[in-house]
Formats: sequence, structure tokens, C-alpha cells
Amino acid sequence: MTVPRINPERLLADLRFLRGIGAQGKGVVRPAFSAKDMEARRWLKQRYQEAGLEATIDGVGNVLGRSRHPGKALLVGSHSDTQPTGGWLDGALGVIYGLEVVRALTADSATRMLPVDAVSFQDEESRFVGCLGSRSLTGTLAPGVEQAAVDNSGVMLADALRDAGLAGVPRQRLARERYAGFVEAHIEQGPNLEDTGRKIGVVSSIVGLRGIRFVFRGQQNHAGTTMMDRRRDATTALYELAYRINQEFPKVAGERTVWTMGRLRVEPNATSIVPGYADLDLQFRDASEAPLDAFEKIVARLVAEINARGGVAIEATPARAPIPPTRMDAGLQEHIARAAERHAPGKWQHMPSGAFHDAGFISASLPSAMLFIPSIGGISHDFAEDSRDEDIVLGCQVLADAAASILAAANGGR
Ligand code: HGY
Ligand code: MN
Ligand code: MN
Repeated sequence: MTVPRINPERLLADLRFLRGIGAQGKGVVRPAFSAKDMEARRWLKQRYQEAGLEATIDGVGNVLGRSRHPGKALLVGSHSDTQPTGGWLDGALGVIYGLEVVRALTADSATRMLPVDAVSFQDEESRFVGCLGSRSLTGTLAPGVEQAAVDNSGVMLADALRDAGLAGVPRQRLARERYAGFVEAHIEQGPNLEDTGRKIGVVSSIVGLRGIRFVFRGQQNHAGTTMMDRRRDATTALYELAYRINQEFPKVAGERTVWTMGRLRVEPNATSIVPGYADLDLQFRDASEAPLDAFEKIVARLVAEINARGGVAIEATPARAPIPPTRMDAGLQEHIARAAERHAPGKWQHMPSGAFHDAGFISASLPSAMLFIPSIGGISHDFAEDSRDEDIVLGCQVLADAAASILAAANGGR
């Protein structure tokens, strides 16, 4: 079987052009529905059209490029929105790989007629709802989410949709019977490939994730005249809960279970005032549900114990729609592994994903798989996020090869 050749210069040029939309130093600030995000999506739509696809931006901002060729198609892509302080490759890599795979297969007489659709999902990074776009495409968005979801600064999703010009625009739904599957390429966002000297990760599973928001209500007061035994200090309860979580969770955690308390707010956040209010987000992840269930039980017990003492009232509520752990399709993994062995013999490995991805949601509707490339220093969700050009080029070539073999198999070897 011939292997369609990608165009490295064209691939890198488009990645760098996308990096320029919302660039801040080495990083990118292109949050979902922002002006920069929508500018990038309009540019992508045009690139999809230039590549011969029928392209649309749907009612939640998903950019979809649909092949005109008959037969079982392959969907390839990722997300082009970023974290508030995002890296230039998180999501963008897989989106531009999808565009380049379309062009590479079109340019090769042996694969020219194979249908590849390209996609950039919206709000994978959870400004409003994690993986909003892939949830919408697969029909799993909660009803009323437009009013219920607000971002960290209190903007409602419905208002963001309106301001982005998307209110009333039809939302696409995945035509499951059209596809042989979905493949998402992504930077690893961790150190494993670099540590092992490998170049390609064939993803076996994607973590599940849950979040809890704690609100602490005490009594604001003077920091000098309020004696310690009379205080109802919201942050004292917060620090105790956070400390005890870090003591208790390791007792039931699995090898790759993680938890983060990275967002908190104290009011009025002033040196000489006993805080009367605080809130804190706890997020935890694992490839199976058991540790996540155990963590929820520990949290409930700790909150009840601290509340029983009175003084500060803690309220715990789900901070986000949960993301279930998922397994990637074994057959698609095999196609990626064979392509990886061809282009990076002995330099690839099966591995779990500690980050969640749109592929996790699409996998409920289609056979799905992921391919990772190394992240320099394992850094991500930071302006310093980066990968080597040769690793970027190699990953795209492996994806193009895998896409051609998946499509050939799905379309009777043509
Ligand atoms: O947080 C995540 O796992 C993803 O990068 N948004
Ligand atoms: Mn991502
Ligand atoms: Mn991310």
C-alpha cells in the first residue's frame, strides 16, 4: 500500500499561522468564543474549503469540513480553543494534522478518493463546559446548558454564543453511519515519551474526571480585635479541608490518580480582615471510576466533620459535568501502531492519557483512537509548552499513514 506523503513545510506553516491568532509571547490566549477563537475558526473553515471540503461553523462553534467523496469516512481533528494561559500546540496540533491529512491523501492518486472529514471542536478547555463541542456533536449536552453554564468571570454561555454570532445557528450532529471512526492527534502534555525516548504514543485509555466546588461561609471581621476563639474564619476551614484531602486521598489513590485544587477565591482578600467567604475547586482524575468514587466519599466525610463543629458552613456541589473514563478502539490502535512502527521502528508505545480529550466523548458514538507526540519537558497548559519540529512532522506522517490504512480497510481495500 502506498503511503501518502505529508508536506512538512505546509504543515508547520499552518501551525505557526494558527499560533499567531491570539499569540502572547510563546503561548496563545484563544479562549472559546473569544474574538481570537472565532477568527481562528473562520480561518480554519477557509482552509478546509481550500482543501476541497464542504466547511461549516455550527451553532456551538464546531468547525466541520466534510469530504465530497463517497464511502466510509474517517473524522480527524481536535480543538482550537485554548486554556487562559495556553500552549500553542494543545488542540491546535490535532486540528492542523487533520487538515494536512486531507491534503496529503488528496494529493496521492492511490488515496485521492478516500473520504476524510476534518473537525475543530469548541470549548474542549472547559471555559463553559469541558468538551462542549464534542458533547454537542454527539447529542450529550445537558438541556438548558446555555443558561446554566457560566465562565470564571460570570459570563453566561448563552451570551457568549450570541456575542460570537452563533445564536440560532444550526448545530451539527454526528452522522454515525458515515464514519469508520475518529482519530485525534495531540501532544502528550506529559513527560513519558520524552523520558522513554519514544516518538509516538498510541493511546489506550483516557482518564475520567470529576470536580467539586466548596463554598465556605463564616463571618468577616477585624483581624486585630477579633480573638481567635470568637472567629468564624472561612479560610481556616478551607486550609483544614485542603490539608486533610492531601492526607487522606493518597491512602486510596491508584498509581495514576491525580487531584488538583488550583482555583480558589477569598473575600475580601485583605491582610487585616478575617475572611468571611471563600470558595475552592477540587478536580480529580483516574482511568477508572473506583478511586473517583472513593474520593467523593472521603470529601463527604471531611465536610460533615468540619461542619459539625459549627462556625463556618461548607457547601459542596459538583463543579462541572463529570467526564467518564474511556478506552480507545483496539482496531484503530493497531492501524496507528503499524504506521508508527513503519516510520519510527521501536520508538512508539501504548500509553494512557492523563488529560481528557474530545476523543473520549466521540468514543461513545464512534470507534475512536488517539496518537501522541512528545512534549518538551512534559510541559503543557503553560506558555512554555512546545514540541520539536521533527516530532511534529513525524507524528503527522504517522497519522496520514494510519488514516490511509483505516480508510482502505473500511472501504474494501480501495
Ligand atoms: O485538562 C485537560 O485534560 C485538557 O487538556 N483540557
Ligand atoms: Mn487539548
Ligand atoms: Mn488542554
